[in-house]
Formats: sequence, structure tokens, C-alpha cells
Amino acid sequence: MNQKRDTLYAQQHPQLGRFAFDEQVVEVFPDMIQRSVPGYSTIIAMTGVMAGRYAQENSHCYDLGCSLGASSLAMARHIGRRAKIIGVDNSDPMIARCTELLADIDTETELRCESIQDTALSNASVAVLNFTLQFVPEADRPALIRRIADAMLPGGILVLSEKICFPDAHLQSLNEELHLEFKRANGYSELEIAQKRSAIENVLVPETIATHRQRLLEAGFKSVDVWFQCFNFASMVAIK
Ligand code: GEK
Repeated sequence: MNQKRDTLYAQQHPQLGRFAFDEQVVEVFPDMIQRSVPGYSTIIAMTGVMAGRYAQENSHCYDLGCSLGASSLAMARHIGRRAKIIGVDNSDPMIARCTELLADIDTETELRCESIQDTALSNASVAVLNFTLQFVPEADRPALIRRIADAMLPGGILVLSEKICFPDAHLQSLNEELHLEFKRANGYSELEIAQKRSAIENVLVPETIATHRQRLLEAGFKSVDVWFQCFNFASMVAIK
């Protein structure tokens, strides 16, 4: 995969635009997400393992907000030809590059450039929202989670990974600080951290684990738990 280093915010930007998943971001995306999200590799690899366990014969495995297809590739490794993978992302350049990266896999795959709020969902045994729901307007989140639950076969699984926030103010600032240390340790400068933070403010809106849990249960998932957490990043499983 493309491993060009992320230096998008290394120089002072006189006017910081809102963060967008454009060509520039696509070029550096694997490096950016790896150096910004603690536990990213573990979450992606284990998404594949969980898909291998839960993918049902002739069903659909959705990768919602697929970016360059990291979760799709991990799932393909474990499900082979048992199920079809459907990747959805509303960024044209992401889907264009993802199409190249998934060209040689054995699993039947369909990539859609559309919004996950609108994409048709059916016959799902696995759905993955790895760091995507946080970019969906808060008002649209309950309907989306309900549509996923409705499209899910009995025994199907949703993997939901997100940046999270904490109701406890002390824990909120501790985890934010620890995340900053993680970024510093991965070579991001104070300028890069500050500029990225203002570009992404109001674009990425985190919620608490309690909010996610309640929404998943209300949508009809029966068993819900956090299976991974590192600082203010967590991954949950929800089983129908
Ligand atoms: C990974 N899952 O590598 N509809 C469709 N796509 C969207 C929407 C939307 N409403 N909003 C945002 N996106 C991937 C990483 S990145 C996470 C996911 C990050 C897409 C957006 O274009 C981008 O590709 C992706 O969601 C979020 O595990 O950059 O922090």
C-alpha cells in the first residue's frame, strides 16, 4: 500500500480549510491514519478475524466508509469466497484508489461511491464502521444504525470503531493528552497537531461509549461490548 509520509500540516497554512477526504489526503492516508489512531492496525486485523467468524454463506459484508479498503482487505483474507464485500465511501478519490488496491483479491467485491446514509443495505452478516460514524452528522446517526440493524441477518455482527469522548472531565483531558503524546511519538510536530486539530474540529464529532451503546441497543442489537480501547479510541462489537 501507498506509504507516502503525511506532511499536509507541516507548514503554516495562512487559511486552514475544513478537513476533507480529497486527493492530497488520499495520497498520504495509510501513513496518516497509522500515525494518528492508536491501535489502528490491531483493529483492522481483528475486524478481518471477526468477519471470518461471522460471515455467513452468500451474504453481504459491508465496509462503510471504506477509504482505501484496509478493512475490506482484512475481511477478504478471512472470508475467501463465502460472502460478498461491499465497500462504500463518498469520496471519489478514495474510491478510485481503493478500486486499484482491491483489484486482485479473490473475494467478490463491489465498491460504491455514495453516502452511507443513502446506500442500500440488505442480507448483511457483517457490517464495519471503522472510524466513519464520527464524520456522519449526529442527527443522521440513529437512522443509519437502525438501517444497519434492520439489514442484518440473525447472528450478524457490526464492528464500530470511533474516536470517543468521556463524561468525566479529568478522563477527557487525560486521554486527549495521552493521544497527543502518541502523535508526538509518531513524529508529528506541535504545528502539525494544532493545525490538524482546527481543520478537523466540527468535522469529526466524537460521542461517549454510553451513547453508542444505547443507540446500538435501541436499534435492535442484542449483545454490545467494547472489545478494544486505547485512550480516546475504541472499537465495539454489536451482535444481532
Ligand atoms: C479504514 N474505514 O481504513 N458516507 C460515506 N463515506 C463517508 C461519509 C459518508 N457520509 N463520511 C465520511 N466518509 C477506514 C477509515 S476514514 C477515517 C475511514 C479517518 C468517509 C470518508 O470519505 C473517509 O474515507 C472515511 O469515511 C473515514 O479503516 O480518516 O479518520
